[in-house]
Amino acid sequence: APLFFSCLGFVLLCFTGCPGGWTQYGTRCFYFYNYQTEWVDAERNCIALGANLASFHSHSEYIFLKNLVRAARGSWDRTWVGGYDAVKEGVWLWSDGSNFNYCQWGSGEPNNQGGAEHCMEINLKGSSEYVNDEGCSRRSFFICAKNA
Ligand SMILES: [Ca+2]
Repeated sequence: APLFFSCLGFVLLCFTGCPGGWTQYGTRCFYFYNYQTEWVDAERNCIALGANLASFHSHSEYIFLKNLVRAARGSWDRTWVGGYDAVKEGVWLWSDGSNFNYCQWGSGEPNNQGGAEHCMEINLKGSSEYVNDEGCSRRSFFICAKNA
């Protein structure tokens, strides 16, 4: 809707809302990108939107991301988020530069299978809460995030 009409009802939305197609959660806007590509191209696609691959910092943010995939796809498809340990094995960073202060890995993860899993995905096991390190060249859906 035109900005003018959006503003009639709730002026604050003009200043704190997200772009069309993005969903606000907390202070950030999130976008499920309905396209499967490798992690680095996912990040580049997010950057082109003024965003980065999504980070999460609490269980509730993680569940929000899972629900965003479910809402868009009808299932919990495997999806890239912004965690990576490609610089140094076992040292995880978020591509948005935020503090890596929360992660609830799946049982036995991150296992760096084959010595070649340096990118973080969610939904390896569908609806189960299971965060996995995966080979970065896998083609998966992805979620972008930026500040509202
Ligand atoms: Ca793994």
